Amino acid sequence: MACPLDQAICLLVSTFHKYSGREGDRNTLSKRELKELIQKELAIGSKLQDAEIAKLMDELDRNKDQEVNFQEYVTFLGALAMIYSEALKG
Ligand SMILES: [Ca+2]
Ligand SMILES: [Ca+2]
Repeated sequence: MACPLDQAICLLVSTFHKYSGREGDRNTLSKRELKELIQKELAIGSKLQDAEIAKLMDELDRNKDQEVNFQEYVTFLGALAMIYSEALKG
């Protein structure tokens, strides 16, 4: 597979499922699953306090069902991509 963007997208999808299947609904991230994903898969994870992660979770959970579904996760990635893009502009 020599298509880097395809690979990146596959990674985004597989990372979601790697954590979403750990407890409760297999297709959504609980607060604990999201926290683990952020802490283990993102550079910012180690810098965020518990309260900040809780606040982020609250913002991501648009439909207020206490879980982050795939659509909400994609919104989160989109926001991260914007932050990275700003950083690259310098
Ligand atoms: Ca789950
Ligand atoms: Ca939700």
